[in-house]
Amino acid sequence: MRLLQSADLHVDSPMRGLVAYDGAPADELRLATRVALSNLVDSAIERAVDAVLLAGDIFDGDWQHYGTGVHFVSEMARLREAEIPVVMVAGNHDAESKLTRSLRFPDNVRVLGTRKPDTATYEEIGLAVHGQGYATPAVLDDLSVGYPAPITDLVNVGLLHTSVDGRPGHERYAPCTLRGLSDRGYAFWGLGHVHSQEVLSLDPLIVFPGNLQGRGVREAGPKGAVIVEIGDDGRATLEHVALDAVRWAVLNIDASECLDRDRAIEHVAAAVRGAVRDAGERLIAARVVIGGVSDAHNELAGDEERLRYEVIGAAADVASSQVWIEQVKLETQAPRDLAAGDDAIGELVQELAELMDGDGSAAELAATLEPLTRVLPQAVLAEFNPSDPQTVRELMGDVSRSLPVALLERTDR
Ligand SMILES: [Mn+2]
Repeated sequence: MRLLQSADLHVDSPMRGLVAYDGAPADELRLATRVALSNLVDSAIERAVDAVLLAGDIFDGDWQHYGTGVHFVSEMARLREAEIPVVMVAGNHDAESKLTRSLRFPDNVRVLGTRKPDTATYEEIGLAVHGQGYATPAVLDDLSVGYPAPITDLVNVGLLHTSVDGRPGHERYAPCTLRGLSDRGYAFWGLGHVHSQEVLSLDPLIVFPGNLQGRGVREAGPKGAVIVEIGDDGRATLEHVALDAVRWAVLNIDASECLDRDRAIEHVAAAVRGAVRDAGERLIAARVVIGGVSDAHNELAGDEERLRYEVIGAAADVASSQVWIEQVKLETQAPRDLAAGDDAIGELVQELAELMDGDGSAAELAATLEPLTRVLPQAVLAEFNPSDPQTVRELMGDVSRSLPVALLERTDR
């Protein structure tokens, strides 16, 4: 048996704040959640899944206009033509009490109830899907405790919109325990609410597929659904499928080795090439963050507008109109006056400076290294004589310049 599970589709969720950015591909971004839903339906048909399961937040909230519902209905009708049933539960965003507009869904769609756990059974497929949707947005009870025992001779699946035992950055709705879900005896739990992909358990399989389409730079990376195969032994295995229409990406550029702006822009171009390789055909919305302790800092920071357009230009050169640069953030730092710090590195720099100040220490070190001249080959000694105070002084100079920077890179001061 093959199932496709998705959650947090947030169809017609607005991408906020985009008006602030010139050149934003507004239409592609506005329609991204709809196109992602169409991608999901394409994938379900192509992979000939036995059922599609949606675990809440299918809609972003009350429909702003009926167009949201019409798009959903027409996509579900495509699944009906392919004889694929759909089972869904409501989440906090599309709780029953929130939706004032509604349309009749195609008859392959089964919306599970909100007052108590509900079950959709498909004898011909051998599938039972248990779930309870949200009647109101803030559900604080553990809904999973009321889910029924598995039905024998069927593959049992649970659908639930939940924070499980608490997930950072997510409202604690319908809290439940991993233990509670595992003990229910289902082959697979398809969860919703957490927008990043997470596999909580492999046996039984318990999964957050993450949201279907990222809606901003905080939801960067591949987004999509999971395809779950359940064997005759009841064991479930999964595969993530990327179905996002627009891929959000954060390109972190390390400029610490860059001596000037041109070199930094070359790094940006390489990062854009990597993002394009990962994203396939889809539009990329990228934030470029340039950081590191860099000799190029002053040049980069001196004209940030020019930097922004150089980045946009480099992205256009690499990938034409496939990449939209949402923002360029400059976080580089000038190489610091290292002696100014009162920590270990500052102390080391001051020590090294003191050593360099007098002639005595170089002569002393040269004398200590003198035995080396008896073992080093003549060819080496001709270039580098460790018993020569001047050579030692030069070496100390190199060390006092490079050692604090090398330590700094390791300690992140
Ligand atoms: Mn959500």
